[in-house]
Amino acid sequence: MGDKIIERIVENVLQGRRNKDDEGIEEDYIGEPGVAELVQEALDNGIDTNTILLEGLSKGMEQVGEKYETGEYFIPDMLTAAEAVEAGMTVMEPHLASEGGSGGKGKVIMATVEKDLHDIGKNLVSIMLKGAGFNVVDMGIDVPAARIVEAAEEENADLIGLSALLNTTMTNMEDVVKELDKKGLHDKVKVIIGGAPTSDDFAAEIGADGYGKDAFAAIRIAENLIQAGGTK
Ligand code: B12
Repeated sequence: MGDKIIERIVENVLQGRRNKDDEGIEEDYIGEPGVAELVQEALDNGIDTNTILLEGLSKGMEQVGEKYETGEYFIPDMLTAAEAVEAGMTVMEPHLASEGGSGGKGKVIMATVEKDLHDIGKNLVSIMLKGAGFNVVDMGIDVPAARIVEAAEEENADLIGLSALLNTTMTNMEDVVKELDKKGLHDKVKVIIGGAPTSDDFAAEIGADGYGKDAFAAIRIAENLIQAGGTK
């Protein structure tokens, strides 16, 4: 039963269907539940939020990426799929936020770096961190390094989480680290990075404090870094 709902979430992400009123990319799905309704159905059936996020929404988006790479999907298809994932995440968010409690584990500033518009992975990491008990301030996409560091200072943040999906924008992550170093804040505010083109080696190269390959890794690294830093 559970597996079937998850499979249908993946299928409907691929079809770019937010809800029952949307047509699919391939055929006329009108009237069939879309991603929002299916995520609600999964929650009602007691399927855990991590499974819905990773096996459903995230996996669907990965398959969209593969189809784009093979030339089967084009940019508008990626966009409609992204909107369908977004619709699912909106249904998930209150459940995740309530699971983690007060946000007392620490404050995290999340942003997609300058000139990069990809936000699905960042949004996923943000809501998973919230669900795990962090207080997350999400600054959105295309955020310049100086603004990210300003926000970290103003919010008295423990961590900055940066996302980049393009080879051409991952280098903007280094500007954030440099800005923190320049302001003498790097001892207090640690930087974690993620997104497809990044890696452990890249994190080390730019002086970031951690790299996470997915949202679970993000939680683990955030917890470790905050523990290692002790209380402020
Ligand atoms: C959807 C998508 C888009 C959508 C984005 C919509 C949106 N709201 O995000 C749109 C259509 C706008 C888009 C545009 C473009 N895209 Co695009 N896009 C994708 C696609 C298909 C999926 C990305 C995605 O959402 N994945 C699903 C999420 C869940 O995964 P994720 O982002 O990797 O996040 C996970 C981890 O990386 C990690 N993570 C992410 N962030 C963080 C942060 C921290 C702190 C941590 C710890 C972990 C972490 O955890 C997440 C959850 O597990 C990828 C293909 C791919 N294989 O990635 C191409 C891809 C990234 N795009 C690509 C390109 C080239 C473009 C365009 C330049 C296309 C064009 N010619 O216009 C533009 C650039 C726009 C810009 N300036 O940013 C290339 C990038 C190549 C490269 N390496 O540079 C890719 C790889 C496709 C390809 N193979 O060619 N894109």
